[in-house]
Amino acid sequence: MSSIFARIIAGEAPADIVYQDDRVTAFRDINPQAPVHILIVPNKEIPSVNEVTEADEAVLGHMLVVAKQLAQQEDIHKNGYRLIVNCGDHAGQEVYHLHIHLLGGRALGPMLQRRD
Ligand code: DGP
Repeated sequence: MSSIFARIIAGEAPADIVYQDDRVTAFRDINPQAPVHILIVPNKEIPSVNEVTEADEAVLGHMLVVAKQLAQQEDIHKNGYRLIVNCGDHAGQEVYHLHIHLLGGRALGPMLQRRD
């Protein structure tokens, strides 16, 4: 069954799309964790990093190039930003369609929540 992201990519579900080409789609997260929170998604349905193959190398690299371009477009490139890819249960992955979170617009704090 297709994920919600596949339906967004196909134009069948609404989203605030900020970039799209033949390989990737980027749209604003429905539940933003920072002033800028964009999801960069391959148009091809790859569930998670666990399913990535060498055939995906070009699209995965392209996702980083798009992340850089969007950081510039959103004017967060000078102060800095964070890219996150969650994989599986322990990382809290909710949507099993691989995506990069682009987060910025404020100081983001430590990378991981402290446990003590
Ligand atoms: P992750 O935990 O890495 O799988 O993150 C999934 C993100 O996707 C989460 O931050 C919320 C976002 N999200 C879930 N459903 C939708 C949706 O329908 N539209 C948009 N724009 N974002 C969504």
